Amino acid sequence: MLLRIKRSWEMPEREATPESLFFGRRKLLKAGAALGASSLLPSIAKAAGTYPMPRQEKYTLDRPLSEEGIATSYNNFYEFGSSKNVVRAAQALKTDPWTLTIDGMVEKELKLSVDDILAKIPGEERLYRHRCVEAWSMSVPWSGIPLAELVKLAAPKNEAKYVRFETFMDTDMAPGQKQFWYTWPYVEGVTMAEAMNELPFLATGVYGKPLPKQMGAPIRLVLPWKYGFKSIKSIVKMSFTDKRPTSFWELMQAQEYGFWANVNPEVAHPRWSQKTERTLAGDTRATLLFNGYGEQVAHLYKDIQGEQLYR
Ligand SMILES: Nc1nc2c(c(=O)[nH]1)N[C@H]1C(S)=C(S)[C@@H](COP(=O)(O)O)O[C@H]1N2
Ligand SMILES: [Mo]
Repeated sequence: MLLRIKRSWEMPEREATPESLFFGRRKLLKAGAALGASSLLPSIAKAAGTYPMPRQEKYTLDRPLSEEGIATSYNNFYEFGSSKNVVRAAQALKTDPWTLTIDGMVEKELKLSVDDILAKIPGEERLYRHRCVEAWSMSVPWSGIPLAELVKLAAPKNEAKYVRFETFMDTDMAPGQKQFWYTWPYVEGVTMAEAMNELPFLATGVYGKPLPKQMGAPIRLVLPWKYGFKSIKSIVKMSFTDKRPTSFWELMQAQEYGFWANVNPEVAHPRWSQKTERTLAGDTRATLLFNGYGEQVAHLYKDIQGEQLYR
């Protein structure tokens, strides 16, 4: 992500890092060997037997899947540093045990492990596009559950208008969280209508395996029609509230990153165009309104006026 306070960041990262060169396959394999293959593997979850999950054929792609080796090693995870190269640092994340607390405007507070969640809600695999606000994109097979199913399980009260998500906070594990100019922990939010839509997905895995740490293990949100920063990683808390949550990037730079952040090629970021994107394979593609998911989500926004829906 890009902030005004640091000059070197004032460039879309697609111009700063030719990622396909940087993360060419051979280099990756070498990096993996240097690290020791085991440190790159996702921790063996108790629910390992549940992968791969049955594919939901409804969610198909208009482009090839991103190569696993690239998609799992080109990341945004500021808790572990502001570069795209956080695989090694992210291995410090302790994901077992992990508790997701569901609280706020609910009948009863819940504390669930990822295994508890997968025991209650059947897992599935979905192929989704992902569009980062920095104008790079990927397409990956997520494994997990529809967010709407977990919301139903949580039984929120009528007063709840939003779902607020929070990432873990631990400066010993995550050195990025010592950077005091950010307001940790990472927070994101959606409206109840968005949360109940069919698309929001809570991923516990990718490429038919448990999530690698750098991709937000053990459970992260996936909102494929919104800019990638809304897809919050390594969630420890999900709260139902009547107040609109202010997200991490919105708090840092509200002019540039807002609450809605729906993908729209016609609405430029204040510092660069959003018309096109660069896939992790290095191709340039036209960016699609709602990242191509308008059929599923456009109706959510048709009556909203006077708000910045696309930033
Ligand atoms: N907690 C947390 N979640 C996060 C981020 C982050 O820095 N911290 N980065 C976001 C951004 S900007 C993007 S593009 C995606 C990247 O997901 P990936 O690394 O799995 O591709 O995660 C999002 N979720
Ligand atoms: Mo992003």
